[in-house]
Amino acid sequence: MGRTWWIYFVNLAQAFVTLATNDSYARGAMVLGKSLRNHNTSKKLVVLVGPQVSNPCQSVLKNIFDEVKVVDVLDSGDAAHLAMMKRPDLGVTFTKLQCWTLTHYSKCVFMDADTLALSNIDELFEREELSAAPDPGWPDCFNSGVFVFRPSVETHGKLLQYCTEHGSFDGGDQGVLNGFFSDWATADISKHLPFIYNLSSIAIYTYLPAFKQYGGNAKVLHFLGKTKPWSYTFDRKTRQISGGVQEPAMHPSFLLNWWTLYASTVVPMLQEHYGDKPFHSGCVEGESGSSHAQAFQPIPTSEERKEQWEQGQADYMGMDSFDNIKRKLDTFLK
Ligand SMILES: *[C@@H]1O[C@H](CO)[C@@H](O)[C@H](O)[C@H]1NC(C)=O
Ligand SMILES: *[C@@H]1O[C@H](CO)[C@@H](O)[C@H](O)[C@H]1NC(C)=O
Ligand SMILES: *[C@@H]1O[C@H](CO)[C@@H](O)[C@H](O)[C@H]1NC(C)=O
Ligand SMILES: [Mn+2]
Repeated sequence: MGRTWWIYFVNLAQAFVTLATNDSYARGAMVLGKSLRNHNTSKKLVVLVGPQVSNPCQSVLKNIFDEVKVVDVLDSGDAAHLAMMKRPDLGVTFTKLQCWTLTHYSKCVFMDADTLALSNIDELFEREELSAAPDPGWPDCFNSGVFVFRPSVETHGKLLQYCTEHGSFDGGDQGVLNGFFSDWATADISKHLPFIYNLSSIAIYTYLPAFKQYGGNAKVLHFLGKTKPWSYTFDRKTRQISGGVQEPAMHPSFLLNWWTLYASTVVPMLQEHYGDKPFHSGCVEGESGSSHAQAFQPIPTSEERKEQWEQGQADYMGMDSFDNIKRKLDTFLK
């Protein structure tokens, strides 16, 4: 008699996950993936791509990411498709929610394609679902540009159900996720990424003017706002960035960080995969000469960044946002 019990410890991997719905956002995903690799992440890198992403862009993504998963919610014929039929307005949101179906990973950190890692941020995996940083404009809500989650078919189903029943108060994924994880603001403070308790661990760049003393330690940049880094033109020779709409919230030095990485590592890969076919790299060689061009300096070290922030005077976000954040901080620090 006697029985042998075998216990298998399945040690599932952990992954950073991003989303590219089209070739523009794919460029953002490429730079984000490169920034995570450059800081020697020990985690897997996964990108969900919409069916509109072209083959050359998918090939470049395959060079950078461990897994490129094409997600076509319209084509899935499952619960996500049904949800989409009921709420076509939430198309991109349903695509983003597909990240919960990556159940071959035990835990993931989602990062928008318009974010950039400035250092190794693997420590985010020590946190639990759903951890996120407060939104700069409305700190009772979290910003859905960076969040920690646990893939689960069950949670995915509940999220779809929530979407179809309640919609989204802001028309996008941030509204859905804040509605679904509605106890985030009050239930478990360890799920508030260090913006409030340890401001050095993650800071989204538009917060920084309000927190000059911590901004130099930013670990993640989030290019909030309508104009994304890839909407500009970059002159490789003069290192000038032009075009786009110079939004007041766009911090030029961080923009140059993005472009430096993109031009040096991503553009050569795009060139290789497009071959003879023309493509829009956004880079020019000393021919822009535009009067709108601005010369920016990169930010080489954390110390120098810190110094710049400490000297900065601009109130990029306006006092309303700052007041919101300050009020929130006061209640926590009391
Ligand atoms: C790419 O997708 C994003 C969001 O997923 C959208 O806001 C943007 O307009 C799209 N860009 C193009 C050129 O289709
Ligand atoms: C990443 O690892 C390489 C090789 O081990 C090392 O040379 C490099 O300095 C590391 N980079 C960072 C940012 O730690
Ligand atoms: C934040 O964390 C860093 C280490 O990551 C530590 O040196 C620093 O003292 C912490 N700051 C606060 C305010 O807790
Ligand atoms: Mn974003």
